[in-house]
Amino acid sequence: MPVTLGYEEKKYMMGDAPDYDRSQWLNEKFKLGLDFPNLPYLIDGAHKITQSKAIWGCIAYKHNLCGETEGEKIWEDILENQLVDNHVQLARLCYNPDFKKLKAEYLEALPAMLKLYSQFLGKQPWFLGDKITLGLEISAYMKSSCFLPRPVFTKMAVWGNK
Ligand SMILES: N[C@@H](CCC(=O)N[C@@H](CS)C(=O)NCC(=O)O)C(=O)O
Repeated sequence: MPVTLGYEEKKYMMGDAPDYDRSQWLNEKFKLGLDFPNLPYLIDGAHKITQSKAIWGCIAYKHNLCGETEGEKIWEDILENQLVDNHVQLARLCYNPDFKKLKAEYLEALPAMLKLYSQFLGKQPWFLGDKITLGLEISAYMKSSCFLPRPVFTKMAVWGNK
């Protein structure tokens, strides 16, 4: 399966505390021809895409990595939304000034949350059954020089800001 990572990455720098200046992005935000300007965005020829899930969907579609059967499409939908929920939970914790206090609670609940993914994967080799999906793209990205493991969040976060 051909997996290509040909893209140009555009990074916007945020200023330091206390102002967290976002002017680099804000100066361009409405000049890119995006219908719903936001970060991240992906411009792929005529397609100007925002919303992370739509971007994953576009990459998966282009590389023929989408769910095809009814069951695969349902799993794909559930998993995408589950991942977003879990990401939002982490972000809520990491941007919270009470991070230190809330961290213990989050860590306590984490194994049960991860167990659900583990149980799901225990039933089948890949998240969509026998079919490998976006994982291939992510794996290729992680092996490439473009891979940026940190920062996880912006400078405004208490954790994951570096
Ligand atoms: N639902 C959107 C959320 C996007 C979002 O909140 N982006 C933040 C960074 S994580 C941002 O700074 N957007 C730029 C803006 O609002 O101008 C997605 O999944 O892409």
